Amino acid sequence: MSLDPKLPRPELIDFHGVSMIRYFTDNWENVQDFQARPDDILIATYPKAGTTWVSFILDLLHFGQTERQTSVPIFNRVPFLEIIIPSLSSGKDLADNLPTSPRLIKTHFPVQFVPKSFWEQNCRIVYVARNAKDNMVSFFHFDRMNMIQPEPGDWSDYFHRFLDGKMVFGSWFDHVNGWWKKKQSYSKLHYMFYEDLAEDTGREIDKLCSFLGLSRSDEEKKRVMEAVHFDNMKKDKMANYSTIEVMNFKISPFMRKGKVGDWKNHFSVAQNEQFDENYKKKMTDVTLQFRTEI
Ligand code: PPS
Repeated sequence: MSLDPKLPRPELIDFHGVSMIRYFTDNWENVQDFQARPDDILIATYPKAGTTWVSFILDLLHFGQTERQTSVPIFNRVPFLEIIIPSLSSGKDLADNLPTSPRLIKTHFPVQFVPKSFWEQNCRIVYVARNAKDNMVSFFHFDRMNMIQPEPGDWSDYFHRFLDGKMVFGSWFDHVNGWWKKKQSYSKLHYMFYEDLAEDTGREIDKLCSFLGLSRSDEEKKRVMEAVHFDNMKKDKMANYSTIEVMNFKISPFMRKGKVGDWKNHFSVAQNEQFDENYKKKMTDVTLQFRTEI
């Protein structure tokens, strides 16, 4: 099965108060009825926060480097639960039919959209958050090259839309805060940061192992670190999304820069001031802190 590269760019819709596109809502009832198993692991993120990086880490920690990693693309090893695109298997069907145990499942849903069986089955959830400025820049370039995302417009338009939460999967602010609040009442949620992973991948892998109840040798962890290094993932056809026709890598590659602080190459001084002012008003929970440089 292959994707139709001529699919029209979708429009943003208001869906239960969150900006969405139909490719992530058309399968809503089936997705809400998803039957999670107690050992399923959900990887939840706002788009472009480091989903693929963490998915690959968990995949390797659980299953090691097998033939699966060299023959099955990451988006089939770790299905994107809510996606439904004409002529492709839905994320829900892929997740239902995953042969692995545990099953690793990706979602970009804000916390209130997560199917209830994940909570009922007390599944482990890894949430990855990335600072808003870099997240916005990464999302902008992704929307430029991905034909199943809405037209991004120019950078200045995009900047304002991001602040207004008019993005696919809604407001970054609501997303990171909603999941952060959930962590206070749901103990099987590991909330981690892209910047920490970039600063010390080994330390974050140790934290993940302890959360997942895995004991891995130093040698195994070293192999994981090597495989998930940005330069290696960028070259890895099974991890770099190069097999997806709707993404035009001539405009921008999926593995673009992989840096903390690239926002400095995009934000004007005035935009940065406006952003910081807006950020202070929205991020009132001081226990949730992001770093925009490391
Ligand atoms: S998606 O489409 O939401 O699943 O995208 P996601 O994987 O969350 O985010 C893509 C960004 O993560 C960067 N990335 C990495 N950075 C550092 N190291 C590794 N190994 C790595 N893998 C992916 C990727 O380059 C995108 O960020 P930008 O800033 O655009 O480069």
